[in-house]
Amino acid sequence: MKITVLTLFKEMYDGFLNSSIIKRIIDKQLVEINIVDIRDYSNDKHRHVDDTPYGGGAGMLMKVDVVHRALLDNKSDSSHILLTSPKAKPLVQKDLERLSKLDDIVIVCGHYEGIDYRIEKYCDEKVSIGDYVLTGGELASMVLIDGILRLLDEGISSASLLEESYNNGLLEYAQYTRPYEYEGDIVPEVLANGNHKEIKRFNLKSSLKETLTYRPDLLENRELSEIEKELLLELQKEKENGN
Ligand code: 6GU
Repeated sequence: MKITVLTLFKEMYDGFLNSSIIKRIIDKQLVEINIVDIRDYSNDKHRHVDDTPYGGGAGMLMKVDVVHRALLDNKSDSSHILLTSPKAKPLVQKDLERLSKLDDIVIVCGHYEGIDYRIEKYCDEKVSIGDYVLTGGELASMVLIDGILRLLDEGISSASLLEESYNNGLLEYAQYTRPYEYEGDIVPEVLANGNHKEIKRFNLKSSLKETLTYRPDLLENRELSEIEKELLLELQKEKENGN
């Protein structure tokens, strides 16, 4: 896979691309990452990349001609072009799974108050990473790259298990490691001594409990299996009994 990022802030990627896990994936040659400075495509001597908006309004906009030149010089016919923008459907794990199967991705990082609207027609998809506003698309592009690279790293063999990596639409269960006791808090008995089947049931119940607490909306949009219904009833009873 090849990922090209068009940005005005190349230096923001230094630490990210040289961090241990990301660096290891790049070193394994599972991906080639190119960071391109949009400013190199400015055509005036002051290297301007932005201008004031027509019709007035606050701030500056990135110029469509500069960004388009950068895009044309760095994309191929098979590139899937992403535009970072808070004005898009927020990214979910399924999007990362889909994007991780592509060969060539170009990410255009928006900045300042935005980009001239006309750039959208040269892009295939807009991505937001959540319902809040950042100063630019760089962090969003790193979120995308991080989420995609860890899927490549897990390998194709586990691709079919990808749905499980978000635990079947549930939040991950509570996990423990040594010490067995910490400040009076002990690891649940079943995890220390239980059999495989009991542990599986216990972990599923823990997943359901976490989801019910932090993301009940995930349960509303999901079919429940018989065992899950049974465990949810148990959780409900435990709640009524105050534990
Ligand atoms: Cl992709 N860009 C900006 N500027 N803000 C965001 C975002 C992207 N996603 C969420 N907020």
